[in-house]
Amino acid sequence: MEKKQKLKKVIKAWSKGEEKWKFNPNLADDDSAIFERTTDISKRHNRQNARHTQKPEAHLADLEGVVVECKGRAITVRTDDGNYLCKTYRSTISENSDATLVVVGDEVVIKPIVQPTEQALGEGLIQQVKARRTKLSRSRKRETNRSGELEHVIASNIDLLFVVSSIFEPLFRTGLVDRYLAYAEYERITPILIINKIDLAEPGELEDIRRIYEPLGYEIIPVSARTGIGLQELKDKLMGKTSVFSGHSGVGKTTLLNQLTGMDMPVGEVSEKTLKGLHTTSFATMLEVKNDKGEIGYVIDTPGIREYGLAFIPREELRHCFIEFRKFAPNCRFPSCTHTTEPDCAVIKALEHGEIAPSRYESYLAILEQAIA
Ligand SMILES: Nc1nc2c(ncn2[C@@H]2O[C@H](COP(=O)(O)OP(=O)(O)OP(=O)(O)O)[C@@H](O)[C@H]2O)c(=O)[nH]1
Ligand SMILES: [Mg+2]
Ligand SMILES: [Zn+2]
Repeated sequence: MEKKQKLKKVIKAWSKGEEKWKFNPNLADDDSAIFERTTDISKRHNRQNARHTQKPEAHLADLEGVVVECKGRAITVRTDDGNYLCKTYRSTISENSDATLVVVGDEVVIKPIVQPTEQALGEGLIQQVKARRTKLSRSRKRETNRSGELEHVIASNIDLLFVVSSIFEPLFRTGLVDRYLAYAEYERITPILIINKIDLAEPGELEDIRRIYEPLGYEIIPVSARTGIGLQELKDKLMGKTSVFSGHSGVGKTTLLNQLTGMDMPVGEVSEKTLKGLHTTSFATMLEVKNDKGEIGYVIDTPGIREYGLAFIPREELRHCFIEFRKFAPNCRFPSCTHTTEPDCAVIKALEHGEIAPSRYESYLAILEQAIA
């Protein structure tokens, strides 16, 4: 087809709003449609809300709540009065210095416009986003991000970071797991490794993983969403806390959460060709998990990620994010040793003596290479 004709067709389809031209999560490595700088949002909202936003009714008092879903610009907030579908607007105030305005887990104050009923969500405006106690972030590629922000927050106010992997389909990747663990050390949140799909494990595979991570003090929970192995132990860990499930696409985050909550959220197929997941979950959502005793835990399901960038962690800090280095680093000749090319490096010596796992050291080098400062 002629190039011009093709373009015409695309524009026509677009203006009709055909499904195929809408946001396609499989193409987006970067699930950040709403995550823009406050200033950008304010600019646009100044234009748009001047026309469209209903005036809040004066008699409805402000409410405190927690963001449980961010779907494009539609933000669902859970309050004691029920759930409200909210938007940010020109007067939204954030207590956070990073550029990501609202994420799942954020504690917010909303101005209700319409109260919820049994059939429908309420409606409201987000007045204030409170300071985040903790967050799960990743760095963003400058080319694919309009606002130019370097750090993109995925979820906030979490007590536990569950790094979800599978033993097969897709294969366990030490590089990705080590990135999460380094981040957890940097952010000072407790990480727990979930190894899913152990129904597919070959003898010895799980032991190989345990041998790397358990001596470092990291907890591993082997599970199978398919057979139910390990799910009770996992559920016990979730009670009384807010957790996030993060990991590669297709490892089974949503399948696990369906099992734990009894819900029926869409789960993906693993491509036979690449044995990789196909990015089924496209928005973060916070879910409630209950146990037999009536206790509750909250878990945030997140979209699978392809690459976990940590470029915002300064090189100087990264050295301390691999916990096994801490024991040896004081014996390096230079206090500022980066454990790469310096003479008399105790970390490299430990690596040579088999006291540090080669895969961990490789992960360190890979992250160090991408660090910006
Ligand atoms: N054999 C086996 N397959 C599983 C298990 N858990 C999940 N799967 C399958 O793995 C595939 C992907 O599962 P999802 O739950 O969509 O994976 P996800 O991590 O949520 O993926 P994204 O939403 O793309 O990040 C589905 O076909 C599941 O049936 C398991 O324990 N064993
Ligand atoms: Mg999913
Ligand atoms: Zn050193």
